[in-house]
Amino acid sequence: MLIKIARPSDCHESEVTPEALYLSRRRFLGGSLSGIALASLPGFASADPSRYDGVDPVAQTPAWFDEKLGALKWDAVTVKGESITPFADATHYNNFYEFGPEKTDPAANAGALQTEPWSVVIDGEVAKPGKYALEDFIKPYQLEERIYRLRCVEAWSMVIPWIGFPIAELIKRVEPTGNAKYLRFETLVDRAHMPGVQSNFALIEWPYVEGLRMDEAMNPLAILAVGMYGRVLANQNGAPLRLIAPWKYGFKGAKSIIRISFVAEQPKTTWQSLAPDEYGFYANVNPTVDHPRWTQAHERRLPSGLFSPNIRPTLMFNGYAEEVASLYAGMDLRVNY
Ligand SMILES: Nc1nc2c(c(=O)[nH]1)N[C@H]1C(S)=C(S)[C@@H](COP(=O)(O)O)O[C@H]1N2
Ligand SMILES: [Mo]
Repeated sequence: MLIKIARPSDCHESEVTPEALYLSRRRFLGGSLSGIALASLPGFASADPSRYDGVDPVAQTPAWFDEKLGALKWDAVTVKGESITPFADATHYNNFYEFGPEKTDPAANAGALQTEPWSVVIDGEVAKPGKYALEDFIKPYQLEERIYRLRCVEAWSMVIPWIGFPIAELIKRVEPTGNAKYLRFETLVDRAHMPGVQSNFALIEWPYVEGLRMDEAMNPLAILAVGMYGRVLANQNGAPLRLIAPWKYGFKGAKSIIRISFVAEQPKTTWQSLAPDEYGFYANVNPTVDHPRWTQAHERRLPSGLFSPNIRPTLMFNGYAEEVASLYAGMDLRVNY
């Protein structure tokens, strides 16, 4: 089912400032055919990174991804008046501590991650728990392109075209019981292929865990992503399945998910456990609540360099206030940071 969110933060694709996006797309589409129509034609029912300039071809696109892409709904949600971050930045400036602490470590090391076969466990307070091969897990859902701002708590940001489906669709299928109040997301731990998990100095207690309140997860903006830039997810971005809640700081977006649990209690999440005074469970992007060690009023939008740092004001709920502010009505966002 398609969820149409017509809000001020939406726009038509022509309003997205081109990171060569608009032109390359037009070149590819060759005029009047819509992306959806063309993608449905047999010859085009495959990954379509040609929509974005500079996107690496993927050596092996999984068959399940190609099959789903034929019916993909392009531009389901977009960002108005802002450029898509170049693919090279989105895939070479990452946080994925399992692969090391530096921004360049995930790109250097995540290639070793084995994403096929992959299985996902659904458990906890649901009528229909199960363990699914990834392709079966994805099968029921229509994939959509969601062009979202990504705001890291470290005060840098990007605009990334994800491909995924609303978590709300999953929640409906698995039939949560009345006890299910939160979702808990767990990342794979693979000591053999994750140097950050092996290292002795690691502060983090693996696995990486994140969580959402049930009503947050039901919000149509919250998605499980399987692709980006018209192609399958890069390993360093959390292949083959990662969480995206665009109104929250990036650390909420657990990567390479192997388990989604429906639970009664608020899950103990990774960053909150590590430094509870600095990182909260909610982690809503908020320019008026500073991090103890830096301001959150501004952010550095990638690409960003010494001579053009590309600083911009941070938006309340990362620009998605109209869609999500009601989730927090009556809550003190200074206390629930
Ligand atoms: N498993 C796992 N997920 C993770 C992280 C991580 O270290 N491990 N880092 C988080 C942080 S801090 C951010 S900002 C985003 C970065 O996502 P990106 O690299 O795709 O831009 O991933 C989040 N998800
Ligand atoms: Mo982050």
